[in-house]
Amino acid sequence: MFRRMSLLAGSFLLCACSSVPPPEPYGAVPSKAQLEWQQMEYYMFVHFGPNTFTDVEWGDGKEDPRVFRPTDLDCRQWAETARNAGMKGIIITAKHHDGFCLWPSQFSTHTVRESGWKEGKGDVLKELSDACKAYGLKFGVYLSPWDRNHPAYGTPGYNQVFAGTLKEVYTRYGGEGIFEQWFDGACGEGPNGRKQEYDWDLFHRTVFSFNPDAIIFSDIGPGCRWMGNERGVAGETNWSALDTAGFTPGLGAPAPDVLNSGNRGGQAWVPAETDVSIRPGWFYSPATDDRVKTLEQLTGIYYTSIGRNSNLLLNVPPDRRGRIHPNDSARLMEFRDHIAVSFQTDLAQGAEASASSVRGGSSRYRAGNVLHSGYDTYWATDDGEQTAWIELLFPSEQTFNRLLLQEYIPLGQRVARFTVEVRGAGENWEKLTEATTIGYKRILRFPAVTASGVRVRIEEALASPVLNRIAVYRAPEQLSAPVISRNREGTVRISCATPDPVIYYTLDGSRPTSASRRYAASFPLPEGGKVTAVAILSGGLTGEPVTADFDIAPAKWSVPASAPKNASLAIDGNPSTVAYLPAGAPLIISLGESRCLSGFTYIPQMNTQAPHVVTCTFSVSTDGKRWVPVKKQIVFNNIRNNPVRQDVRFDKAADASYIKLEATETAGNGSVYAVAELSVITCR
Ligand code: FUL
Repeated sequence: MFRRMSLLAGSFLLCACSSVPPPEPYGAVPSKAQLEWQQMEYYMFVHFGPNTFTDVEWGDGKEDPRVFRPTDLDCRQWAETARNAGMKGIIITAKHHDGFCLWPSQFSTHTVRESGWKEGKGDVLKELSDACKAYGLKFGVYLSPWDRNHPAYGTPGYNQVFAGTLKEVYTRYGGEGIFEQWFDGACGEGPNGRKQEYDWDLFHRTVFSFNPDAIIFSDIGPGCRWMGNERGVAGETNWSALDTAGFTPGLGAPAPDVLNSGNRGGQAWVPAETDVSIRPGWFYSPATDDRVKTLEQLTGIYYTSIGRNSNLLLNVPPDRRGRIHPNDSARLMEFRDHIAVSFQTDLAQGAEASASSVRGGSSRYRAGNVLHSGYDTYWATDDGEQTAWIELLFPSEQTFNRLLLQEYIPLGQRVARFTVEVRGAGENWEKLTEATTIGYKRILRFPAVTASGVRVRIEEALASPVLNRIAVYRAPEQLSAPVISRNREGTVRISCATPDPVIYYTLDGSRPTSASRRYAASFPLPEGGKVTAVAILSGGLTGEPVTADFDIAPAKWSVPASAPKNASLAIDGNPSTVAYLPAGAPLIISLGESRCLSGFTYIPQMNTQAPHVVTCTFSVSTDGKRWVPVKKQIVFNNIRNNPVRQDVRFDKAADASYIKLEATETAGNGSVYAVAELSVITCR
């Protein structure tokens, strides 16, 4: 009976009554430009500048401009890579916090002109904007208002300088076509030690005077918003609406967890953009050539960004030649192939669609509209019907592990919560999963299920639901990359989340094959070395290799008896256990022997809001009494937003039996600082 009625509601009684008006938009809605932007889904971020050559994340503006010296710059190679990767545009750091301009700006003396590169005649913005045109990509610019070089920074006059800089970029590089303006909210000190009061209205007016459709990114938009972390993980609940009144970008922004999920019923349409780097840092460093994100990590990011109602801005930093490194481009192509295969065949095609009700009984809003890819046709219910269901009965059983849903966002984001059911043997419906919010696109992942139908039950909505797409896919199962860990004693273990693969590994940096050593049991590596491992399934399916580069193990290390209770967690070889130390108390470690050191590594707690060490001094001692500071005023730039491993090299190697880390500035309230792991880099 139930089934018959649904068919009646879904298809039998529909009329061609074109007079049934569409639902009224609900709450905040996207502008036409925001809708087009959302449909881009995936585009490239490019961090390039002096930091590429100096191995720092934030240049201080005092760097010699001549450090910027790409040997073989080729923006067409960037554009070709982006296009081949399936990306729709490129946003470049035209000016990062160091103030260095990648074009010969008349507003600065810290530019490509002063670098001497191409005899001072080079212009990266010109080359890239031309390359984007040639490859059919949109072009966008990151311009940091924070300028650690400009002498006017920190004075009211600087706002005019920055507006002039924007004007110059928009005039010279095709302003009306610049699709996104990326404003970093960071507001630190300038060369004169002062901070700037930004005139955001002026900056926005300037951009809009050239391109009224530009999408302005900041913590609070107005075009799109930061989604609260640099790990690539948008909220499982992700509203495109945000309450922005009373907030400013930067320190005055809503808390990161609010940015992560938006505001239900928020006043303004400010959709999330997920910015994340393919490497641990935003700028290229030769030290991260082996640490390009794995296919598994990138795929995970795809589902936690695009699959959660967010665009994905993936940073691919060009190397010192001025080209995208082969490790990055190879990974991008694997990623593109994996996504293309995953979403190649919509297994719901040919299904019979029906719903709890159809708006006005009109075929214009029929359930079957969700099966078609035309963006402007959708299934809708009558106003006031805020709980509803829609089901697809497949012509034959299908096996799938992905469900893709789209709301027709020109009418607002409406669905707050839904469950998914599948029709199994005996035509019984069983609950498969549940989730919150859909938005422009939502993709759910679950273990493969075989079913003859799928039903989406909207359990809660802010207004009658309007869906324009439901599709199911079978993405290839991924063989997880091995996880390589080493304990305090120096014993290496390799595991794999996928059951039963055989793991092979090498210790010389080469790519393992089935002819390499087979991992059978943990093995000792107390003196360190490079472990590269790969998982291979019995059918021959080979996963991607991963590398872990270890220095000496902390087996002989100890903290003084007087040290705070959990201090030893900083040297237990396990980055998931964290030592919280009182501010003002240094972390002193006895190495138990004398070692020649060339640097150290600080692993912070992997959480944006944790009390990270921001600045510190590192000292060594041969007797634990007389200390020599080997590196002072060490700054872990951007650690608050991007808490990843920090490697610090000394200017000169030093012999040490004891090491000491003194945190001089910490994130958080300043009462404690967190150390997940402290290790040394020995002279090799
Ligand atoms: C952050 C900056 O401070 C980083 O250096 C990077 O540019 C990132 C995209 O935004 O806020």
